[in-house]
Amino acid sequence: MLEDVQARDAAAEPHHVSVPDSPIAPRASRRLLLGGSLAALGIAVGGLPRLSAVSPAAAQGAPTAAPPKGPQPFDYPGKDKGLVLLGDRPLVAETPENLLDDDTTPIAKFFIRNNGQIPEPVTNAETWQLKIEGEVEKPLTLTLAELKSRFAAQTFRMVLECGGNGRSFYQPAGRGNQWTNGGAGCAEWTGVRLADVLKAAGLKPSAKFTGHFGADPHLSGDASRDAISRGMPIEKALEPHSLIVWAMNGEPLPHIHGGPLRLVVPGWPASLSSKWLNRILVRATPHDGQGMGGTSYRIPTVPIVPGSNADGKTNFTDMTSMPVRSIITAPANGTRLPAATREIALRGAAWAGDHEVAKVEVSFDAGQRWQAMTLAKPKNRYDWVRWTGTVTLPSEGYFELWARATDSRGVAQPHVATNWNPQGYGSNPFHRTAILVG
Ligand SMILES: Nc1nc2c(c(=O)[nH]1)N[C@H]1C(S)=C(S)[C@@H](COP(=O)(O)O)O[C@H]1N2
Ligand SMILES: [Mo]
Repeated sequence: MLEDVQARDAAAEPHHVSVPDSPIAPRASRRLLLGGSLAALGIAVGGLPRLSAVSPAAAQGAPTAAPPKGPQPFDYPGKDKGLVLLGDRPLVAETPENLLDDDTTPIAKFFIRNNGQIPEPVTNAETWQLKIEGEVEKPLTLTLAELKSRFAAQTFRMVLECGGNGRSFYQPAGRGNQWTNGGAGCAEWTGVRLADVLKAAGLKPSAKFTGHFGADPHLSGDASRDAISRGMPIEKALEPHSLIVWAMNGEPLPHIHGGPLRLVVPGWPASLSSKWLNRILVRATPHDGQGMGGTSYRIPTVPIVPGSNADGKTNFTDMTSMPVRSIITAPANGTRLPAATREIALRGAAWAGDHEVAKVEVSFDAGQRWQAMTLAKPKNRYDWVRWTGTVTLPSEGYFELWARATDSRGVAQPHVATNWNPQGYGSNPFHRTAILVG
């Protein structure tokens, strides 16, 4: 018997909770809105930002990336208004954990991340062209129609996760969009194997890396610059789950998600999953496009002092697998339950980059005791694991539910974001959700 006061209060008081002493961005303000249900009941709301925001940086009012003033309902065609705008130029929005409660993330709830401008939509998707060039025997230009007719279609449900997901949990703040846990979603992707297309072009022995290009203009409008152009070792490109995709959840790939054509390279930072894909350059040496080198999508191999001014040239490496992460998708943060409630039914998701999720545990006493949750079987490799379970609370009152997952190598989420790096990649502390019983 879960009574979700958040929904009720949100309807009654949409986006009007003012936060006197907090310059935090809409994401955080929205967190406060979740707490608004408690505030409305006379509960000291001062504590809630700190407890529910789980983000030390946000809680302390640290500057976030270009914060627009005041709470802003997210308004984009086809998208859920509950998404949280992290930036409008380029357009970036994350999905609050409680909106990731579906087994397959609906398109309406899927996060949005752009680095440049959104290109003009095309009128005829089937004539969209993809070039395969570089270290190949036979450079190819394939239309979407040819991709569909020449290669075997595959569908997998796979997590797409921004390399910066969890960034807001770093202290001091990492540079970039202040994601909580919502820079991720899990959709059914349909397309062809990148490996099949590369093989059709004939990889030369010198083919060691890829470089990816999309049609989106650079934010500056400068036609000589790419919005983003990342690449990966050929081994990752040849994995059977690395796809060139034209459909999402059975629908033509939506424009905002890179339609007509994108890459989906699961397990690794989603920046490799180029949207509006029109060219793949096969290379003998690592790709040097926009978003490669320096501290971009790179993490220290030797831990550095938080806040250091590292340039990424020494003791840094390109991010490969994303770290293990779990989220509680129900109950939502800020949920208030009747005083007699003791059994709390929990739902959530967990994923672990290239690895598998071995275990998800929940604590309601700040990590003194942990309880194992029940894991559903993923559909295929790179699918997330949906999990369920029940905790029995000892009394009424205020509780924080903490979730932590452990991957197949025995590596668990840390209590706090670790391995600090200038651009804040790979932050995966426990997910914490506040509830009030009574
Ligand atoms: N062409 C292009 N592809 C791109 C990007 C971009 O800005 N341009 N952003 C990347 C990043 S950083 C992420 S996290 C994902 C986001 O995909 P989504 O907007 O479909 O959720 O797309 C990736 N592919
Ligand atoms: Mo990203």
